[in-house]
Amino acid sequence: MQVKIGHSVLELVEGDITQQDTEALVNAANEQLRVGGGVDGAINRAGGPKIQEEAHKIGRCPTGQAVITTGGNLKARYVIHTVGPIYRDGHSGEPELLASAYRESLKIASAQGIKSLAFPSLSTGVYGYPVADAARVALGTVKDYLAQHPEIELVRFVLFGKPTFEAFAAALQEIG
Ligand code: AR6
Repeated sequence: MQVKIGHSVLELVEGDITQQDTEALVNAANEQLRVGGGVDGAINRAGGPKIQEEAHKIGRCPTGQAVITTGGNLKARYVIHTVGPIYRDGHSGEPELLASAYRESLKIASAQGIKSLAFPSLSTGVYGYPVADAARVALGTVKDYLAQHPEIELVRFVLFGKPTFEAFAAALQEIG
């Protein structure tokens, strides 16, 4: 599923982010940048130890911010590590922090001249963010950014499993 935003493409696919050939992958990391489970574990396993070596030198990443490392052995040249919020009740700044995690990742891509990147659904696994709500925030934020930043040619959401893919597809139709 694809939409055009100006000259850029926003795409939704179901699959495994580690197999993507975009210039960068975005990782759902934690503030300590310590390898965890979920998509973080998968990216570090597929990309090898170089990713963690660089992340360790950077040290920390506050929630809503992003940092960049090599992609190691991945097809993608870079991994952008961002930290989404841990979901509490939806009224503790979660939507703003989730939007910030997407936006700061995109800003790093623009600054590095990266033209294509793949996102997972941030915060909706271990961090417990309800996927329908997270999908609206994710897609709204990326759409707004692409409308202002034609230098990013492709943003692909790689959704793990059918329920997550369908939640994003419904949200994309809803926000138009
Ligand atoms: N490709 C794409 N999406 C994936 C993959 C994959 N290979 N594997 C899992 N997902 P999560 P969070 C989906 O838990 O909620 C880690 O321990 C998954 O189904 O990876 O932001 C970190 O170190 C879900 O839809 O990230 C942090 O401590 C989505 O990716 C913490 O988890 C996000 O789930 C971050 O939690």
